[in-house]
Order: sequence, then C-alpha cells, then structure tokens
Amino acid sequence: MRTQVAIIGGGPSGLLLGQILHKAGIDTIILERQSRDHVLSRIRAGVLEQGLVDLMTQAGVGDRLARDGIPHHGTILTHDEKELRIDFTRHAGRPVIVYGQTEVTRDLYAARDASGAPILHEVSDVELHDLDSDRPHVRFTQNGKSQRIDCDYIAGCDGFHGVSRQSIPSEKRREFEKTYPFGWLGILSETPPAHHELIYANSGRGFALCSMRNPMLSRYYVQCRVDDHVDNWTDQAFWDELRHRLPSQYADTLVTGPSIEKSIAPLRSFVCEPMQYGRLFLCGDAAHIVPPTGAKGLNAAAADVFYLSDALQRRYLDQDVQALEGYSARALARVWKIERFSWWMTSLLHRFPDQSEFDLRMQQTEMAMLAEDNRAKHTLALSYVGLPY
Ligand code: FAS
Ligand code: PHB
Repeated sequence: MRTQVAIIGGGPSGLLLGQILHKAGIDTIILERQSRDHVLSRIRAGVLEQGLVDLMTQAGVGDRLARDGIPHHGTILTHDEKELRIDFTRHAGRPVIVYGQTEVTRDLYAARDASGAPILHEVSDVELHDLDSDRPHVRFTQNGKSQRIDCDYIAGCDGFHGVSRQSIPSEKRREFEKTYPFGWLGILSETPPAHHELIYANSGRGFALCSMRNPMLSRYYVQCRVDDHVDNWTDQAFWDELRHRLPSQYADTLVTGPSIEKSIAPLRSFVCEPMQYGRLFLCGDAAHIVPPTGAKGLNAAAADVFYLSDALQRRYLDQDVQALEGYSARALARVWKIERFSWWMTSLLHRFPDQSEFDLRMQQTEMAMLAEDNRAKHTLALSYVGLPY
C-alpha cells in the first residue's frame, strides 16, 4: 500500500487529523490497534475549547456538536463549605462547550466512513521504519497477514502507550514526567447533574468533580488512592464519599442512581521533546499527558492537530516545508503552558498525602486570591477556555 500520510492511532487525534487532511485532498491511511467498538466504548474528556469546536466545524463534522454541545459560561470552585465562581465569558470572552469525547470520536468515525478514506482496525505489530529518510514506511499485521505502507510522512497519534514515541531513538528524545500520588475514580450515571455548571471541589477528604454529558447523564469523579481498585467501591460508597466532599447545598440535593460506567484513571504530567523525528510527527497523548483537572488532554491534542495539519497542507499545497520543520517547537510552546495550568489546578484542588500545614495554607491563599482578585480569575479563565493556537 502507498499513501501520503500514514496515521498511527484512531483516537480523536488520528481521526481529526485524517478528516482535515482528507478535506484538503491529502491521502491518509489510519491504523488502529483496537476495534471500533472498543474505541467508542471509552469514556474520557467532557469539556471542549472553542478551538476544538472550530476545528470540528471547519472539518465538516460540527453539526451534532452545534446541536447537542452545551455552552458553559463559568465553573464553580469550592473549598470545604466556601465557593466561588469563575465567569469564563466575563473574564475570557467565551464559554467552553460540554460534549463528550466519545461523541467527538463518533462524529469523526462517521465522517471517515463517509469519506471512504481507509481506517484499518485491530492491527498489531506496528513498526515504523526509515523515519530519517525521505521514504519512511510502516509494517503491521492484520488478520494474520503482514503488510506494509509506503508513505511520505507518519503521524504518531497512538497515545501514551503507543509505538510512535518509542520509535524516536532514545538518545534523540528527552522526557519530562511527574506522577501524582492519587488517581481519579469516575462514574457515569443517568441522573441530572448536581449543578448546571461543573463543580471542582477541594475538601478535607480530597478532590471531587461534578460534570455532565447532558441534562440526564452525569459524570462524577472523586480523588482516590493511587493503588485503589474499582471493586473497592460500591455505588453507595461512591455517592456517600462524593456528598462528603461537596458543600451541603449541593450534597443535600444530589440525585444519585446506578453507575453505568466506573473506572479509575491514574494522573501524570508528561512531555516528550521533540515532538518530531525525521518524517515522524507526534500528536496528542503520544507526545504529552496532563492530569485531567484542567480539562486539557483532548484539547491539547486538538491544538497539535491544528499545527500539524496546517504544516502538512503548506507542504503539499504550497511546497513549503518550513512549517513542518518548525512543528515541534510551535506545538511545545503551547503544550508547556497547558502542562503548567493542569499541574497548577491539580495542586490547588487535591489533598496530597504528604501535605504540610503550610501547603494547606497555600491552597487556602490561592483560593482567597481567586475570590478577591479579578486578575486571578482572569488568568484561570484564559487557560480554562483555551489559549490561542
Ligand atoms: P488516545 O489515547 O485517545 O488514542 C490513541 C489511539 O491509538 C487509541 O485508540 C489506541 O488504541 C491506538 N493505538 C495505541 N497504540 C497503537 C498502535 N501500536 N498501533 C495502532 N494504534 C494504536 N482528557 C480530558 O480533557 N478530560 C478527561 O476527563 C480525561 N479523562 C481521561 C481518562 C483516561 C482513562 C485517559 C486514558 C485519558 C483521559 N483524558 C482526559 C485524556 C484523553 O482525553 C486524551 O487527551 C485524548 O484521548 C487524546 O487523544 P489521542 O491523542 O487521540 O490519544
Ligand atoms: C469530564 O466531564 O469528564 C471532565 C470535565 C472536566 C475535567 C475533567 C473531566 O476537568
């Protein structure tokens, strides 16, 4: 097989990149390790920046998002019984859109099907070859048959555990990592949300988040031990713990119900530099990971897709390779700002096992500055709604 851009990974990064390049007349093949059903069964991000919404619209896959996406003009932060609201529209000029990553992926799959461009599922043994030449190729197995794709470029959109980042020689890449001493236990329930906006709660018992997917589908998280297990948590235990972590005005009115999904996600900050090597370009979780506290994982992936799709269009449509050569530097400049914001939100809102009294005072003082100073609210709002691409 031959194509212009081989895309490794059929998650949001790979699918969105494939759709934008297809619209520009650039041929791609997407290789995905899992089945389509498995990819669509993942419950992940829930908050989209306007930049991602615009990309989806420009890529011709924004109709359902425009219809079902819920604009959120602010969010609530609580600290024990105290609360404050960050008004996104007042401080940053626009809302965020609540629309599940699962739906983003569903929309992109529908577009891939409509385009007729190939996506191969349940592939294995993916190997990237001759990355430092002008004729890279990909080898993989599907249905027990070894196959090869010759291409001009390879987009590594295969997430944190993918093969692409590992295909950059270790002496050519530098990795930065911070792991957090806790995880997030998340549930999905067919119940009305605790509040019409998201609630980020810092309590003496730990962090909690009240989010949603639609007016009858709520997404909740509580901070849990890093070695915790879903089986340790009955639904009742989850609801009791969530109530303990919310101010009474929300705890007393919380509508509970059976969980339809329950999972624990570890939290880490991670960046790989550079995000390119020869003809390989990394996008999204393949290159960087953030703790979900700032709702940035999916949105950071979208910014990479914007930069890489722009660079590939300049190369193919204008024969200009300069943007491709500058992709990693351009993407990383924004990635590090996302890493800082996600680390800061996580430090502000979680209880750390080794936290000192001084550390607690720092959290309280950060909250006091947010409550008293509109410049502090402005800074948080700018990052939360999304920095410019
Ligand atoms: P993805 O990991 O989504 O997709 C990579 C794809 O590549 C996968 O489909 C995988 O099967 C495939 N793949 C892997 N190796 C391969 C190989 N060798 N060959 C072919 N295919 C291969 N972000 C938020 O903003 N908010 C959240 O609440 C949130 N919750 C999360 C919960 C969990 C458990 C995880 C893991 C992430 C969460 N994230 C969240 C971050 C998440 O949304 C990612 O940022 C987003 O999925 C990034 O998309 P991709 O870069 O496409 O990576
Ligand atoms: C979610 O709805 O899954 C969600 C929302 C905001 C976050 C993290 C997760 O910061």
